[in-house]
Amino acid sequence: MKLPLPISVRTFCLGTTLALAAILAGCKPPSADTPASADKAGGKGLTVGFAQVGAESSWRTAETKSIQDEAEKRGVTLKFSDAQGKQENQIKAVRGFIAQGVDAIILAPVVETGWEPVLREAKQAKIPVVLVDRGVKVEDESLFATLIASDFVAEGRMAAEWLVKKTGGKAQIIELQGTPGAAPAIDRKRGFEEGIKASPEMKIIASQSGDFTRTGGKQVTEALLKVHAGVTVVYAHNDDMAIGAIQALEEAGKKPGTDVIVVSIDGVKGAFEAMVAGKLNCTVECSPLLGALAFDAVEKAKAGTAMEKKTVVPDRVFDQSTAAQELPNRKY
Ligand code: GZL
Repeated sequence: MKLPLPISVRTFCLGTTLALAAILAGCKPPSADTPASADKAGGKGLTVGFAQVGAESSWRTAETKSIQDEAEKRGVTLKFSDAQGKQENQIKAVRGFIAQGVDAIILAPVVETGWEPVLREAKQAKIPVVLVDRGVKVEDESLFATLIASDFVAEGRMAAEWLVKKTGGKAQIIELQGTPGAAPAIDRKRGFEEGIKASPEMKIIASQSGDFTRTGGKQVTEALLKVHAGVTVVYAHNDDMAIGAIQALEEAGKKPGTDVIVVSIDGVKGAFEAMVAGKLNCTVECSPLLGALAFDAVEKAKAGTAMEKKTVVPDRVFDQSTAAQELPNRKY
């Protein structure tokens, strides 16, 4: 007669069988401490899609490097897409990330509108979207986890306030706008206009888009100088367009920084070099070093931690009086 095995022996056999089955099935035994979720919480093991605008400016390439470096530091697998400045390419990239089942998406939206459909698809797929550097106009703000960006209206206002002081409130201004429909272009224009409103002799005599590029800034300035020879100020929505405008001013026989005051936004290294050379007068910083903040937000979104809808990155104003001492400190 077969005696029933004591409980302890049966339990031992069952446990061993389970462990053996698990190992044979190629996975760790259920009891093994697999900190996969702990790793993922620290970013390690995450796969994140990054839909970048393009490489239109040195600011943009600095932002890309910041996010790529931070992904590497945190052990995140980053899938990168450069949209060449086209929204349809960014939308396609986001759809591709959704199809690949990434853990999260980082998006720098080239323009403010047209994002609802694809953001709804990401939400349905339970993939959080973190916006960096530019915002979107959507009815339902649950379509993105958070936005990490500068306050572009404040940047435009700071540029204007510096200019009012520099010119005593009298200027004939050519404005080089950023990409049409982009949040920084819309808001830097608005902030600048607010900043000069109380100075009726500060006049914007021409305003045109140079698309945030050096070439665009140069070409638009060349064309406008032919019509507005009396220009006394160039206000550029970013440093790359300002540097292009400086080239155009010199080719037209003018002395940028002296005959024509040049003010811009971003605070890239090239702007500090131009200020040290006396050709640019002022730049308002707009940090592209958003990698750490972006991945902190990704990890919070994955952990379901509540977040502010917007994190404003602080900006400072620099001019020729501080450029030389600040240049060695510049990180982008
Ligand atoms: C600002 C960013 C702008 C920069 C430009 O957050 O979107 O785009 O000011 C860049 O240099 O092209």
